[in-house]
Amino acid sequence: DLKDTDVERFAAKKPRPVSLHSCLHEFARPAELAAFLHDEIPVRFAERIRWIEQVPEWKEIPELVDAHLKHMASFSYMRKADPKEPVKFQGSLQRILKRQDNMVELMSHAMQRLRSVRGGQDFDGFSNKFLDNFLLNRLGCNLLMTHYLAIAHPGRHTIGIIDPQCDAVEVCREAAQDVQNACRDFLGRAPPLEVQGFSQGAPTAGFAPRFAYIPGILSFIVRELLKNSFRATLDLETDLADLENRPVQIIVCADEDHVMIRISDRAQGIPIDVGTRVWSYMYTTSKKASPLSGYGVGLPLSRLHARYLGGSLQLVSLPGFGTDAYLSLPRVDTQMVEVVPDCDEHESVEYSFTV
Ligand code: W6P
Repeated sequence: DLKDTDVERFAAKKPRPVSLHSCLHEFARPAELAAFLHDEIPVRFAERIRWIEQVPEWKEIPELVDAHLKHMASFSYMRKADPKEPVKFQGSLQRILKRQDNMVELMSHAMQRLRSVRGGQDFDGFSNKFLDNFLLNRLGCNLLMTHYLAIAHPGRHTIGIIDPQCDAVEVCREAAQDVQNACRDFLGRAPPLEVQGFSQGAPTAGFAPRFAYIPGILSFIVRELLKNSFRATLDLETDLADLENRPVQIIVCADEDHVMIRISDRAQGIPIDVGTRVWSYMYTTSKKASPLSGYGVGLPLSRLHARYLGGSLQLVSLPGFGTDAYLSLPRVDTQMVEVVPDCDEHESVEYSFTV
């Protein structure tokens, strides 16, 4: 069995973020990616293990104990895996990924319990930073492992999970179709929706910007934003004629360096008392989970997906009118580098557990 010192040894190493460019070239070759993952995944898991251990008296929080156990198991699993045996290595990655399945839910429940039993000053500030770091680390690991599994089964034009010619308008259209269908199934109707592409140098609409990207990331973000816009629009309980005056609009545009996507709704904006809590993992507008709401972490998680390769996500609320979401993504694969949180001392040590 592996000793704690092994985790410590790996926690002391710096994570090595990779670029989308290298995932399309050196790390599109299974042997090279396997060797990298065998070294790198334990470093990133050790970081998460240390962050859990830095929460004062973490052993009293059952969800943290559970998460710690799962990460220790995955850490030693990866250490024992043989990157030179592709089929076995794939199996190991599948098991590690499976163990991460409910990790977002588990960790947000951990923070909810921590808040309810300990409280303390600025708890939400602490827990949001903790979850941003923890879940961004997880996102990078999961995507790299999924990329490895995907390069073993080449698609028609994708390389692993990357589409070198990703059509952002097409991804938005597909996401919109699915969310509209879910909305109609679940709430009986959906707001009208329009998707338009523009590109610098092309004076009219209908020009689709293409770029090398992970379509799954873009699709995830657009779906989450649309779910929010649709839900807010239908929550107004307008009649059908009025609904026609509240279209949701998606604009996709690009220059050489960026792809920008604006999603606009006419749902009267974000209520003033909600404010920046839209970015909180601890806050949700829906009482129970549904296909259109999940469990309330969609927006902070979407922002992490945007940030992962150097992009950003912002919301602008126009009071009484509607909400604009701005998603900005870098367009050049050499400029798209993973953001991997690397803090030696997690700020949880400074967090005061006053009751
Ligand atoms: C709203 C609230 C919201 C959050 C995120 C994205 C869009 C919207 N629209 O009314």
